[in-house]
Amino acid sequence: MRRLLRPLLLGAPALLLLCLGAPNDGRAGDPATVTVSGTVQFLGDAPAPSPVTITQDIDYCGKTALHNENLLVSASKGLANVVVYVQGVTGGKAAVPGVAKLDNTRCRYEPHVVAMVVGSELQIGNNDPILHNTHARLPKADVFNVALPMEGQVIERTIDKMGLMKVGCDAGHDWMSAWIATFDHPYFAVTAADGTFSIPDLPPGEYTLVTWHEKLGKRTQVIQATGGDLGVDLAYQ
Ligand SMILES: [Cu+2]
Repeated sequence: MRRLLRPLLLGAPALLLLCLGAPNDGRAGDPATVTVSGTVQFLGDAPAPSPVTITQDIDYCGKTALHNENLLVSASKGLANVVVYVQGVTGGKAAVPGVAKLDNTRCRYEPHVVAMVVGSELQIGNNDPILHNTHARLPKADVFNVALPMEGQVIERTIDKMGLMKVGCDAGHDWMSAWIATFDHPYFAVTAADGTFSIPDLPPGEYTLVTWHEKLGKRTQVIQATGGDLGVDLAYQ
C-alpha cells in the first residue's frame, strides 16, 4: 500500500518533497516501528568537483588526484554526505555510544562526514607516511586537536560535545576537510554516494526530518511516520 503524507514544508523553499510513501512489506524489523528511508538528490547543475592545489608534502600528496568534496553528486543526481536526522522522537531506542573511524588517507579524510551518538569513541587514523594534524572545531570551541606523525597510527578520542564539527588538518594541508555530527538519539544517517539513507526503528509519530549539507545548508520537513515504513525522497535545488 502506498501512502501519501501531507506535503508540508517548514520554511524550506529549496527542499522539495518529490515522492512519499513506500510499501511496508511487513518483514523488515519490528512491525511496531517505522523505517524512514529514501534518497536526497541535487537537482541543480552540479559542477565537477574542482581539483585542489597541493601546497604541502607535494611529493606524496601530489601522487593522488584530489578534489574538493563539498558537493558530490552521483550520475543519478544523488547527493552524498548529507546528514539526515529525525527530531522530536520521544521513547524509542536509547542512544548508545559506539565506535566510529576517521582516517587520514592519501591526504584526504575518509569518510568525509561522520555521524555518531555523542559520547562515542572516534578512532583517528593516519594511513600516510607523512604528518597529519586532525583538528575538530565547533563554531566557538575546539573539540580535539591531535598530531599523527606516523603511518599506521591511531589515536582515540571520546567525542562528548554535541553539534556539527568542522575538521581540518593543521599540517599545511589546507584542502583537507571533514565533518563530524553528534546526536543524543539514534535516529540519524549520512547519505551514501548515491544519496540514499535509511533510519530504522522509529516509534510511530509525527516528526521533523532534518537534512544538513555543508554547502547547501539545513532544511526541515514534517513527516508522518505512522502505519508502516516510509519512503521520503528529498531534493535540494
Ligand atoms: Cu594532513
